[in-house]
Amino acid sequence: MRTFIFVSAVLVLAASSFAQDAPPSNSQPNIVLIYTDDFGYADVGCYGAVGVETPHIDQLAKDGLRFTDAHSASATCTPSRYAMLTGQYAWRRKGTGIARGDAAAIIKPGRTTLPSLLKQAGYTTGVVGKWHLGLGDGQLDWNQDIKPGPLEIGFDYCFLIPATGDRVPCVYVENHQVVGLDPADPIKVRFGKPLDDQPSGKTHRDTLKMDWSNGHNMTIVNGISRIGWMSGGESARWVDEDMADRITEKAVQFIEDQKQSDKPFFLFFSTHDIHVPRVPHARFVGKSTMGPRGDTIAETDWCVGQLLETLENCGMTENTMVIFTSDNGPVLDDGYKDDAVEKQGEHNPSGPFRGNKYSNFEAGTRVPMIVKWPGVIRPGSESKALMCQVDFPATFAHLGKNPSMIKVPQDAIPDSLAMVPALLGKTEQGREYLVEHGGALALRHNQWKYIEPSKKAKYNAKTNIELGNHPQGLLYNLATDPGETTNLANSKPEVVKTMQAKLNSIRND
Ligand code: NG6
Ligand code: CA
Repeated sequence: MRTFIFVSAVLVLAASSFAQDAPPSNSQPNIVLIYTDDFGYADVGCYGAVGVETPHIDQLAKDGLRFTDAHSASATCTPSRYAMLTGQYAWRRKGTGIARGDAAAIIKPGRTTLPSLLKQAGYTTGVVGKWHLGLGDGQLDWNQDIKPGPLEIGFDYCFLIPATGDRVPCVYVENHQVVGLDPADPIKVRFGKPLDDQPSGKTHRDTLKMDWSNGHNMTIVNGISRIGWMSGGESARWVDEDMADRITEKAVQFIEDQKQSDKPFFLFFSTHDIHVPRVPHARFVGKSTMGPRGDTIAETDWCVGQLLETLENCGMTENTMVIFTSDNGPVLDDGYKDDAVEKQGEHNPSGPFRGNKYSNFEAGTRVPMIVKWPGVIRPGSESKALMCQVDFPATFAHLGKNPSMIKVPQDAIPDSLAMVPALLGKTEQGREYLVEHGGALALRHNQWKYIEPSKKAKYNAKTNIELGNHPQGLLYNLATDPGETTNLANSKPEVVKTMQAKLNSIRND
């Protein structure tokens, strides 16, 4: 059975309430999705950051819509990205946890994905930056064609940091190839046993440019030790200080290349900042009062400014929807001694919410989300709608008037809801239910936040972050207690019962 999505009806609905300057009825907007890494709810100025300025991101909010209850689909990177690209909650599928640097492609060719839907709707699609969803089919030789990867699941172009900056291989991949690889110096990658007796973060700790605090003590690249072992590929190894520049340059190029095209484009720009290791370019060192964590926030803001300026120079500002958001909540010390804790000062990256990256409490997944689409979204607006990135596939597929109906097999993006009116600020009616995913599952409905019972550890052993796992479960009223301070599970057993039953039914659906 198939569900037919009639996009034109949605556009009429979306345009009618802001008709005076609605875009032409046949327009399909370009979409630039700026996906930052580990940015917490209050890590940008317009959400309350102190100690760092983010003028370009704040300008996006002035020109667009700022959400206060938007969520990544999980509290860590790989599952969030999996859900955002496939429209399926990651907890439904084994093998979607934080991926190793040598993980095989988690999203297999043939899957309906966010880019495949947009491609079907006539878009040119590209991804630039952090991937962390695995590459290859299991026995990947980094010296040969690297596939399957993004190009096999709907992207026309990719320039990738394969996993994250803190794990090998420390090279860029463009389409199917490692960039700048000398065939005479092949790359080898291994997790587990060391490859040879090369220096490591353990044996040569005193030579490191940035010391590690937990893990991250294996192969040394650019003076920083990483997770995993890598040999060879010297000419292809990245320089962390240049990473933001490299990916921004590629993203700018991708946008400029679309100027001659009459097709709309989708760019998934996935920053490495502000994930560890936090190594800003020299021009951003000292731009914040918070050391590398704040300085890489400033660097990200610069990247955003570059993309906006490029759109403007290409005459594309008006017909481009720009989204700024993050893959999970914030963390200070995530394995390197970069002064994030010492220099935090007054800045509270979780804002008014409890918890951090990894946790079931709100700050695990409640992230900044700003959307700008001139003429369609009212400038300087704000929305309390409950939103989630798992809805991007269905929602983006409904944007604008596509020349033909997009046919979505009914079970292809099973958890993804089309939220166009909420995304464009036409209504504050967001999701009725949202399953939040830290280590355990939690359910949001009306004012309630229910974290189901979990015997897992209360604290993340590596970061000491409180995870919100509780053997009897936890219940909060977010309307009166957004900081999740008062557990109502004992005083409201009937709410607990209803929420658990609903969570079970979503899980089994
Ligand atoms: C953890 C790493 C952390 C980070 C995280 C993934 C250690 C001690 N910690 O295992 O540094 O890489 O994985 O982060 O190794 S994420 O944002 O990509 O999900
Ligand atoms: Ca992340």
